[in-house]
Amino acid sequence: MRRMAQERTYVMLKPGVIQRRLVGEALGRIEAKGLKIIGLKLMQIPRSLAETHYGEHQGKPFFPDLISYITSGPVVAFVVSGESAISRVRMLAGATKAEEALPGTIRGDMAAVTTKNIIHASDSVESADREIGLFFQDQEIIDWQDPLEAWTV
Ligand code: 3AN
Repeated sequence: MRRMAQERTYVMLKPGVIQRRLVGEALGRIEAKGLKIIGLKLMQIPRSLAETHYGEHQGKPFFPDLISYITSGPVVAFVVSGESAISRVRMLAGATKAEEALPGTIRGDMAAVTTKNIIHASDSVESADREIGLFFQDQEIIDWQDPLEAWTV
């Protein structure tokens, strides 16, 4: 059997998801796909960490709103692993712009405003490594033995 790339990705449900009681719905879609949660926590992000995480957007018009939103309440931060996990979670998340996110995707079904678009998911191996390192310590990640691997890999 050909094995494709096993990847880790950083995923974050933004504050509104908790307030709207949609954590289970969004997380459930990622689990249902067969991806494996290996890190998970509720976290109030300090402003400086938010600015580092979204550093590539510094100076853009939506940056202040993005930072104030992401620090307005706790987020659910998690690390997901699996085959092609980075692109698979991005596909489940849907397009960045609320008006372009297709029905059936997390954003398409649950986000009406782009700045408050529910979920963050790393977009490359490099950003996944960087973001996992920003939000998780090594001992917070548990790469458990998966008895269902035969069906998901
Ligand atoms: P993605 O989260 O899909 O990787 P990025 O990295 O381009 O997209 O944008 C990071 C976050 O910045 C988005 N999740 C969204 O909240 C916000 N954002 C991006 N582009 C815009 C925009 N044109 N208007 C408002 N907010 C935006």
